[in-house]
Amino acid sequence: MLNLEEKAKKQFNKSLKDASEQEIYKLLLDLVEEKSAAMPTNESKRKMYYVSSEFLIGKLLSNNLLNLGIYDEVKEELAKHGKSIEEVEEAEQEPSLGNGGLGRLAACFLDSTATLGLNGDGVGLNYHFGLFRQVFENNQQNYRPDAWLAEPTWLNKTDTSFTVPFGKFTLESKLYEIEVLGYQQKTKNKLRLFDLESVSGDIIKEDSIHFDKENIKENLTLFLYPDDSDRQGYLLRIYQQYFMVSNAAQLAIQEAVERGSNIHDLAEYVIIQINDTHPAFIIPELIRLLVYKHDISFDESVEIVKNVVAFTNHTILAEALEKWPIDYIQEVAPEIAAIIQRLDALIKEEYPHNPAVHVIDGHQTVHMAHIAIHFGFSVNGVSALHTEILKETELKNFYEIYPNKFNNKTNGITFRRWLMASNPMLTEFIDQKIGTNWHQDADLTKLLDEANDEQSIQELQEIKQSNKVRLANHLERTKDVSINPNSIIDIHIKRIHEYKRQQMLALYIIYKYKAIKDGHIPETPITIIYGGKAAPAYTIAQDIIHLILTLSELIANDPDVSPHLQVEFIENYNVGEAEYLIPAADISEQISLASKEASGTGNMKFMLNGALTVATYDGANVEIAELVGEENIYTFGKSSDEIVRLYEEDAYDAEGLYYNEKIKHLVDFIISDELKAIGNQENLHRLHHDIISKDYFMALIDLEEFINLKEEVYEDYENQEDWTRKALVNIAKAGFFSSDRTIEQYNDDIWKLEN
Ligand code: 26V
Repeated sequence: MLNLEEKAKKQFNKSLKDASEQEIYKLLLDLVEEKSAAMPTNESKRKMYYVSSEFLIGKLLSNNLLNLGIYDEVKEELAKHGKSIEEVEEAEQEPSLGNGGLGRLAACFLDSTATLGLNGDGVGLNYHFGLFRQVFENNQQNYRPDAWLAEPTWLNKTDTSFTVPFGKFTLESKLYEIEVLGYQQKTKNKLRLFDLESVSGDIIKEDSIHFDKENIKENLTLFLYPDDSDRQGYLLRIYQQYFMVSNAAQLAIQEAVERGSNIHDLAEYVIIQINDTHPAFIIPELIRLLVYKHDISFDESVEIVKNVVAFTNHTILAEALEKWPIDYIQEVAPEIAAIIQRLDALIKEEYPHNPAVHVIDGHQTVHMAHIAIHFGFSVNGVSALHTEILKETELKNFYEIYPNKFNNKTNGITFRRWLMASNPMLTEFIDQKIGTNWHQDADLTKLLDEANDEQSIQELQEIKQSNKVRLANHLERTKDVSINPNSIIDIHIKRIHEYKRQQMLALYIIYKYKAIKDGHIPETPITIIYGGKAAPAYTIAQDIIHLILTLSELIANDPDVSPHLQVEFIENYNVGEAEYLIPAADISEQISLASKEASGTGNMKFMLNGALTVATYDGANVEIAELVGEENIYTFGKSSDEIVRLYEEDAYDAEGLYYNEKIKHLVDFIISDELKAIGNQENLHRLHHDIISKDYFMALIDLEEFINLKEEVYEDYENQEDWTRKALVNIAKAGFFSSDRTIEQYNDDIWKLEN
């Protein structure tokens, strides 16, 4: 008994049934604190620091209750008093401290690290505002500040503070912490978020995401990734990055000394995994601290740091590979700029005729990835294909120098959040069929025994149906959106980017709209759901959102089409929405241009929840296809090799493809009178022009194949027994994508922590 009724009486002087959702949330937060107080921590000599500018942790209440093993008990006690845990969950504000996959991966990794009992913390920044809150107005994306730091909070203030020396001033940091509770109370780790007391939301201009970018003391940790489309924005990002890593480095050194390090042996005590290049300044910062604070020679410091830092690459997109002009770094942190110049000199001396691997190029620009590769001991990609591309193409020059540094760690997802917490019905089904061992050791292959059991297939179908109803209710309640729970639910959720090809699916929607207008009525109605934010400065991504919203309106207002096809774009897609959407999906859209999606992790979540994937041979889709077999996935499109070759030879011809008679009328529909009557001419014309003249991410190259495949998929859906059998195989084979497996591999190959 948790005595929630008694606790409510004591704290609020009222009965549970009369307490508000917000009050119950507070009560449960205290309960988690009380229950987790006695959890052990791992005190091993060696400790891992996962330094990341993003941690997309999502809501914490249900996850913490689940990991403490009291979720069901709480749910039942609340129900006895007429309260629903799902409604209490809605009282929690979601911290949006990440953009997408990279930040969510960091959150899954924290869960797995604690669950495996490893000594490892996350380190990042305590942004006061997460990524903007997306609102749609006139079929356009708009921006509202996304405050999340409301009481009650999971965040605990500590007394820890460090001095960070910038060029023009020094700042004192303040450390906040969120506890990370391993499953079944294995160990308790921490997410450590640094902040500045002087930061103030007062400098935000009205209800917007604009603020005074020059006022560093007040804005440093105000926003995640402030817009970097101008010089001030660039500088602010460098300020943020340096602030983050200086604190992380000082923290790691301080704790190593407390555990007995004499600094010369730092690598025995500390391993720092950097999540993409955003924390790469930690390399010169560690060197600075060893040289100036610990009197170690520059050369020895470099050697020490080389054994401490490991780097994960998450993208090959040129625009995301960070490069900063050296004079910007000089302005923000001159000592760091000087160390980077010395590191560059070492590399130039060793590889004078290999400018591709220099740290500072001929334009005086610092390549962050190059610092991380030369002066870290491990470089990993995040799926088998991605790592191959790094070795063979993008980082070939480095692979030739350091073949042994390169390794692959295919991404994973935590099954605690993405199955147990978000899909309780499927969890119970699996528990009944194969027991509960998989909660710790994610092997679901025994489920394959159910493939020929009609009863099991029937049950699985009913679970999917119930999850569709649950989604429909949730959307009705929270977003005022109605969807048909008896339709095929087909979902494309992720950041909006041309390479992810939301626009290719939009062209399919146009195809389907026209087909229905011509009398080709689908047997089962179809609901296509999008979700995702576009970066504020990314014009074509805004245009893609606009096209989809305009199409959605056109279809909804057309009585010939709307009973058979619905298109919804979920506003402000985030982790909480994903937890409702993914369990309800029949179809998972993973249609990026081959070679461009480093891994994807949404693809794994859908598979685990029994959706069938429409996939290009990209990222971890390749590994999903290998595991489930071609008969249980719908693959299409040009191979990664072909796409890489097209880019190398500059041989892609968008215009040529556009003049294909099957394609032209679909693309031209973007600027049709029907759409222009609803949408904005400028957005529609710009997107149309971009697709026919440039189409840099090749939406047209796979379009015909995609359309044919989509038709086949919807047809296959009509045979529910076969369909559900395929879904079962997907669930059964998803074990490989548990982040526990990923973290075990990081630990075996890179971190080498004792548990
Ligand atoms: C770069 C930039 C540069 C401009 C400012 C905003 C910004 C934000 C993030 C990034 C890095 C993007 C890298 C990234 O998110 N990669 C994703 O990582 C996932 C986890 O490994 C992976 O599943 C996705 O395929 C990959 O796109």
